[in-house]
Amino acid sequence: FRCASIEKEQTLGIIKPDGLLSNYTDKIKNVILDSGFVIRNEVSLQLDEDSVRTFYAEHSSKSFFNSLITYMTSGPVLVMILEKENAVADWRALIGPTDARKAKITHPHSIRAMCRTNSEKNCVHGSDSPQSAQREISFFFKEKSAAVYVFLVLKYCP
Ligand code: RTP
Ligand code: MG
Repeated sequence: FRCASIEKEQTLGIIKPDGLLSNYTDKIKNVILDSGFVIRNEVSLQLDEDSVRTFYAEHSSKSFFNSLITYMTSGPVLVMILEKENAVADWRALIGPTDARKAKITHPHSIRAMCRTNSEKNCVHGSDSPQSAQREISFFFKEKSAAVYVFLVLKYCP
């Protein structure tokens, strides 16, 4: 008998305003649950300009930044803590490439392909690394939330 441990990871997922407006929420949530994620916490809110500026600060010098702010403040979003083993990479794989038009061709089963809009309006967000996940989770949720933690599975322990 050896003690087995399962490493659970958390990532941040957001259904963006176009996703909520087009009523993709249930479809996206079904994909999330069917793919083995637990939705650990969720909150629906209307982002203001300052929040988007801070959240997407890494893009502040990009040509699309103002447009991204307009897009992300155009309606409510649904912010979720998603949890499973390898959550960060698995959620990024599930959402597909940034440009939803390309996603339709190269990743036809991805969430962004399902929403089929354009390079900006792509339905969902996903943290791009465990470090980003930790920062983004604490941006939206006050609870102490480690991005990675380990469960000991007691039934396998001697
Ligand atoms: P996200 O952060 O939202 O999960 O998206 P991502 O990693 O796939 O792409 P990123 O480069 O981080 O870009 C953030 C969001 O900005 C919008 N965008 N518009 N018009 C454009 O060329 C353009 N490029 C990016 C998208 O909404 C993208 O998801
Ligand atoms: Mg990104």
